[in-house]
Amino acid sequence: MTALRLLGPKGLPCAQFLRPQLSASICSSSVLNIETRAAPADEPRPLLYSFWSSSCSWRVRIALTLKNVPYDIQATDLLRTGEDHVYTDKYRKVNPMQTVPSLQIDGHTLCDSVAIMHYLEETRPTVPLLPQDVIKRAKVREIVELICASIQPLQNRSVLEHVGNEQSLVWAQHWITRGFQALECVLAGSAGKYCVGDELSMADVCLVPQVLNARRYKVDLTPYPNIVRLDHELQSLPAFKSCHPHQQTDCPPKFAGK
Ligand SMILES: N[C@@H](CCC(=O)N[C@@H](CS)C(=O)NCC(=O)O)C(=O)O
Repeated sequence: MTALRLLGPKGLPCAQFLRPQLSASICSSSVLNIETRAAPADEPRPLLYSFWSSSCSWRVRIALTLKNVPYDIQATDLLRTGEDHVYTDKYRKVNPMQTVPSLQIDGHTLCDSVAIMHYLEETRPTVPLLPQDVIKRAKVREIVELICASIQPLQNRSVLEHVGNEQSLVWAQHWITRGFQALECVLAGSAGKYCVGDELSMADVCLVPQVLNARRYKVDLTPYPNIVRLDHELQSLPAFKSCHPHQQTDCPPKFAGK
């Protein structure tokens, strides 16, 4: 792994990647300690705890791939089959919420796909997933929040289990539909080739896995032409294809490679 690390005072990442308009003052040479290092060859590769069909895991696989970060996968099952599943005491020590993904990277363990994407953005900015323009960045974050806070958690497996078999499909469809109505409106104003203008961003990384969830729960996508067009465009990109759930080593044979 070769990592370019831009560090501010006390080793914090340069604010340039957080708040571009402040970057000139905060990142002036008098206060900025820029450390560039190639990680030693024997430094372990990042380890991603991932489940093949988890949309949150897919987000991180796409982000790592887009940013050209080689990584290994520890398949971690959500179905309590096998030894390595999220509900073991061993995994609780990795991720106290007992969800995937988690990422071991640079000597740290990070949980939550969005936090992980921001960490990657701040430590590996060469392929950016946030636009420079502050309004576009805000729009990207709005879409990320819409998907990751207002849709996915409501149709997460553990929530559906709690709702019970009889109601779970209607429940998932209801919350995905409500979110997609809003998302379609937002994208009508923000999208170009991708979710926000023509630059690939975290919004795109989150969109595609959520559309797969919508298809899984048989949501009618006809009312959402922007969502469908963007999903189609993004799915043709190698980083999205190679990380697809059906390409994962823990994908059951009946879905694998399809
Ligand atoms: N906010 C978390 C959500 C993680 C999450 O809900 N992961 C799902 C799979 S996509 C999971 O592990 N569900 C199992 C459970 O909730 O018990 C993230 O973005 O990483």
